[in-house]
Amino acid sequence: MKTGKLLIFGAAALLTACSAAYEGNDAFQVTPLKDILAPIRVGAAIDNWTLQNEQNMELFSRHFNSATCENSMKPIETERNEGEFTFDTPDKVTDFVLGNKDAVMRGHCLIWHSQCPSWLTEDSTLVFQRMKEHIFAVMNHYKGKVYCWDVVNEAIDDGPGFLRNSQWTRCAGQHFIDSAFVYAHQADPDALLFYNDYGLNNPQKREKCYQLVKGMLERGIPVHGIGMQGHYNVTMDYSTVDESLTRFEELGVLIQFTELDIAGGGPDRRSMRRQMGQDRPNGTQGQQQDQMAAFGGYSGNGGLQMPELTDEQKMHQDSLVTEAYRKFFTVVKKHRKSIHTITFWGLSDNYSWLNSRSRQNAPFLFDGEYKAKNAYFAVRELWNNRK
Ligand code: 9MR
Repeated sequence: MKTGKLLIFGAAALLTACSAAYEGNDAFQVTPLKDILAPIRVGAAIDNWTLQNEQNMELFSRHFNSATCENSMKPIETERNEGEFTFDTPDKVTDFVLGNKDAVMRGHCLIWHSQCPSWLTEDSTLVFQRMKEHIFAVMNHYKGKVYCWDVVNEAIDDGPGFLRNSQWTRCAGQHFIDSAFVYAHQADPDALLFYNDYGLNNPQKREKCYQLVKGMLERGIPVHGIGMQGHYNVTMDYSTVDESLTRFEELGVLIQFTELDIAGGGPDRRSMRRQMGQDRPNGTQGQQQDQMAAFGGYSGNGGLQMPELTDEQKMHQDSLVTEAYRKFFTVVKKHRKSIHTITFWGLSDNYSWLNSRSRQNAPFLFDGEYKAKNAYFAVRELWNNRK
């Protein structure tokens, strides 16, 4: 009996020692990201594509404890035609996520100029009623399951204006944001309500977001958090993220990174185009897209097919992405007390909106073969040494 117990104890101790000593990079064996970064929650954008692949589901369950539907909760998906609702995919995703005992679900998004059905904003006498009915229907459907919502997405202007000139401002006026938050709070008083945008590290956009949320708070509008999307890249200056966090902390609202990925590090797109003899003159759409990429809003290369990266190019990209993650998480570490959740806009490099036949990024901590990348180990090391 005594020997038996000893043996069991010995085996358990050996197992613990083995798991602690795991030195490989198998994503299914390395320390879960959510354990490393706790109490910050770690999220991922997932969707139907995730549920079609066991490894994706396993990767999610091991490393993440928050999820966002990448597309299927957006208005064009849930209510393409007025009054006709489709919740099949987001219901499946939500069931899967909540089947993980420690995971929560974010809602994305209720009001946005993109992926927005035209009926919502075609009549200025009906726009507020329609907005309200859409918000009520979607939030009621997910009440008790989705704990927070990106109520308004990307409403701030990238240029000199305050709000983006969109179908929402044109049809409903400047106050559509306040109304959306008021309706959302009426629909589900327990839900946490976020304003979500990209490029909030940009000083001008940061200040507009600060003023927007400050004004809402002063007017008693129920806004509880700022979502910094975090579509970053390898060349940007991460001290701008630090400065935005410091500024937003003054507001006392929750702060989440809602769509983190780090683009770039591959061959330069302009020189690539030149090499391929397909450059476009200044002032065309290409230049606009390059400007948007600087904001982190767009990383395409205009649809040109790029050749497969060489091993050397991949290693170069990997080292730049690792370094960028190190810089980003150094900032996160400094502000860790005020960061609620960090959601990656995908799970692993085998699927990202940044990747297609014409653009090759490696934006995450796990690669396409479910291996933890150097960036994962850089974050882990940084976090283990945080004291
Ligand atoms: O990742 C999403 C991609 O699959 C869609 O085609 C695209 C449509 O606009 O939206 C992407 O997600 C966006 C998110 O909803 C809001 N912020 C920017 C994200 C990347 O474009």
